[in-house]
Amino acid sequence: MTNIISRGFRGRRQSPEEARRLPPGQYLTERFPVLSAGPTPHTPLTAWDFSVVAPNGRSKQWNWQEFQTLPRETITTDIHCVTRWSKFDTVWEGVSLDTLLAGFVEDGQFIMAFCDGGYTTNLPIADVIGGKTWIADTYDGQPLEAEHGGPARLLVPHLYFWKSAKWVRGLRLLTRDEPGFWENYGYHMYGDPWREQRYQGD
Ligand SMILES: Nc1nc2c(c(=O)[nH]1)N[C@H]1C(S)=C(S)[C@@H](COP(=O)(O)O)O[C@H]1N2
Ligand SMILES: [Mo]
Repeated sequence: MTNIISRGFRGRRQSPEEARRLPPGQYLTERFPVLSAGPTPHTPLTAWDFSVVAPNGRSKQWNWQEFQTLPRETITTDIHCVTRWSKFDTVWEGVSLDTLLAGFVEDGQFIMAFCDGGYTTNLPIADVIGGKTWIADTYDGQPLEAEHGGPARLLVPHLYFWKSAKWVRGLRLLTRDEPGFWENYGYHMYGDPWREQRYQGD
């Protein structure tokens, strides 16, 4: 069934390479769909900052200028949306969460990303450190467009893309896991595309 659907979308047979890189139940798209639960915020860079907040209230903050001086990485990665589209070889630039969470990793087991507009999403700390996740502020060599989360978004390519919070403004460390926005509406707490963890109970 899945195969017939994805062949319909692409109009050709899946290559072995594609079959290897495409998680179960996903189809490949060249487009970059926009999925937002509400209106696109437009926070000016002069009003933007990024915070890391420990459970005891200790915090660290960078304004846009300070954020731009942090070590940057270029990331080329596949992304997978729970609505079943996947996109290969997307190119981003951003700051590793290892850099942003330095000195805070021992303060919790989970994080809640928070955003302009009120969106939140939860992640285990173990998943966001170790060179796997970034706060990205460019896409395809250009400043990240507002509809895709600019000025900056979380990039968590190894989990479904709802974990990649757009318009992110900070990370709150948690001692216990708590559901974020979509997780409250029944999406999976973890969201591994390779195990098809779309909804609670998957
Ligand atoms: N702040 C915020 N971040 C968000 C969302 C949202 O509604 N608000 N949607 C999520 C979902 S469900 C997906 S699939 C991706 C979509 O990112 P895109 O619009 O750049 O494709 O953003 C995620 N991050
Ligand atoms: Mo999504």
